Amino acid sequence: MTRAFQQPAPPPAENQVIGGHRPGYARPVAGQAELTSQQQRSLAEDGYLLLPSVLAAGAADALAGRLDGLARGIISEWDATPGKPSEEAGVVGIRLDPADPGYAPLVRQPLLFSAAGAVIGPGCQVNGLSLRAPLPGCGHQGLHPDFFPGHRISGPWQVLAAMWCITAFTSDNGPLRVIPGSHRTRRDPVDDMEFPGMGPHPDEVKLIAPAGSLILFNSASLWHSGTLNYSPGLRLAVTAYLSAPANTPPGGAS
Ligand SMILES: O=C(O)CCC(=O)C(=O)O
Repeated sequence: MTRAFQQPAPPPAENQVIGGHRPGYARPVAGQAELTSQQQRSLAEDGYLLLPSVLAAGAADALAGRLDGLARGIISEWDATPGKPSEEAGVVGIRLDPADPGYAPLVRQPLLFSAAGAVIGPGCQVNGLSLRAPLPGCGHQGLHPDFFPGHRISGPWQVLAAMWCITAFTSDNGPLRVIPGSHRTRRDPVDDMEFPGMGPHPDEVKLIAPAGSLILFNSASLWHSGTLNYSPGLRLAVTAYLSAPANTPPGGAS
């Protein structure tokens, strides 16, 4: 039987470091404490916003050293106790203490509260902080909103994630991918895929960014996922979850 010739799907879009869906909106100025109205609009409409190089290089390097050490400690434990189950194969996931002074640059950054205020409302707090570090050859996830079932397609929104690129996010080290605008879609984007969620989606954007960049996204509702780390090193990202006091996000403190 012959099959009709199909054009191969175009490769997934990649933002151009400061580009993304809306080129030019994103670069924060030094000391910026609040999102501009353009950045707020972009976050509201697209469901995510990439702010490149928010952390000073020294701060990003210091955090990378500490978190790399933590991740390698877990990997050594795995090596010492083969067969011990982990939550996600080949991915180091560690809950961090948001009150640890060493993580203050990640949880006290004023842009987090400006963004959470704009998306969710006043009084938002950091309710969880976690490291996710896929090892080489690991880390690919199916597209998902973090609340499923239970994701909303209109406000009031539930959780804003603030993902810090502790190492640079490159096209091959397992950057976050998102489906822009998918937090507002009635039809789930994975329903358009033959193998729901896992493969590339025609509308996905992989977020490529230098170390120290900040990705804000409406994690409970926006379709997103980790991707395969095909680099020789660990990809380090720390995500702070912000919500109104009554909500506890996935990965958040109970
Ligand atoms: O680490 C990433 O890039 C995304 C992780 C994620 O989406 C998840 O664990 O739910």
